[in-house]
Amino acid sequence: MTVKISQSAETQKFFDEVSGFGNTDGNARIKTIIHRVLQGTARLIEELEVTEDEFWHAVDYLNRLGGKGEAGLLVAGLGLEHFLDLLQDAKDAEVGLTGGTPRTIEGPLYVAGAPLAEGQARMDDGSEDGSATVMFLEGQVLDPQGKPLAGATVDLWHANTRGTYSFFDKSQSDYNLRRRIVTDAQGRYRARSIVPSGYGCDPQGPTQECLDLLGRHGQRPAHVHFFISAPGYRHLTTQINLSGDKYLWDDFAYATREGLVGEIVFREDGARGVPGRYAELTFDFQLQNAADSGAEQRNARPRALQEA
Ligand code: MBD
Ligand code: FE
Repeated sequence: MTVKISQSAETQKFFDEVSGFGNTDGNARIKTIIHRVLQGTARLIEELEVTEDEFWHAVDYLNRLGGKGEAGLLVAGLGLEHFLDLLQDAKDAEVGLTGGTPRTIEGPLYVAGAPLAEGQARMDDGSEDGSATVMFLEGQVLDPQGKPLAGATVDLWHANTRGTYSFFDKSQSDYNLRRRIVTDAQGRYRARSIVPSGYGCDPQGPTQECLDLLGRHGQRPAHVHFFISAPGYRHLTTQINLSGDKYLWDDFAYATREGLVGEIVFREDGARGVPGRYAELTFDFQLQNAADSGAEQRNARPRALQEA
């Protein structure tokens, strides 16, 4: 049996050199990772007989993916962001860290620095008044014993009726449908907003181009994203995915989980002072204790920040 070119001693030596193993500069961690990426890529090119045309199409694809800022969208669509959650869940289970509201992916559309409010906020700018359905979203943040947590920060964001997010959709006002709400003395947050629609990948974009080749759609169910934090408690990144949505259990980003389905209730009784049909969504969150102060913070993923 002949040794594959990708596995040969000469090629291994070559990738050692390429990865900077022969020098003492640079970053040892990155060297290790790049080395593994090169080995794995070379092996798959050889074993799957990737053609030159396929290879150069892939290079061009990466240029176009970055050009459209869709790398974060592709890793969600390919299930890698969900895989990070599965890894975290498994690590937690190993050390007996259980309980509380399940985590799920952040997605690529968070913007830092949303307006801060005490207890309650209106999240929409009124631009869809008359066409959107008003949504009253509220609940409590609880500690591991089920006691209400006052002073927790509920940082939430969601799409408009077209399934698009402010900042990324420049037709919306700054921070539309994005707020940080600090829970009141009863651990309660209350938001008046509008019922979101599910997100769909740009049909013309590089992520959908890949999904098409996999025979997949690029749709998410209607959902609301949350970062929940409080001193002494473990940061929680999660989402509520809305009951009744066609894509609830057919999410291209695999974010819907047991325990994260929000039962949205539609009413038409004038009880909230809103004429006609409106929606209520009640959802409580339970945090875990923080093992250390690092666990209180969200991960250091680079995030967008709105220009003033
Ligand atoms: C979204 O709104 C989203 O939440 C994810 C995970 C990917 C794309 C759009
Ligand atoms: Fe989203």
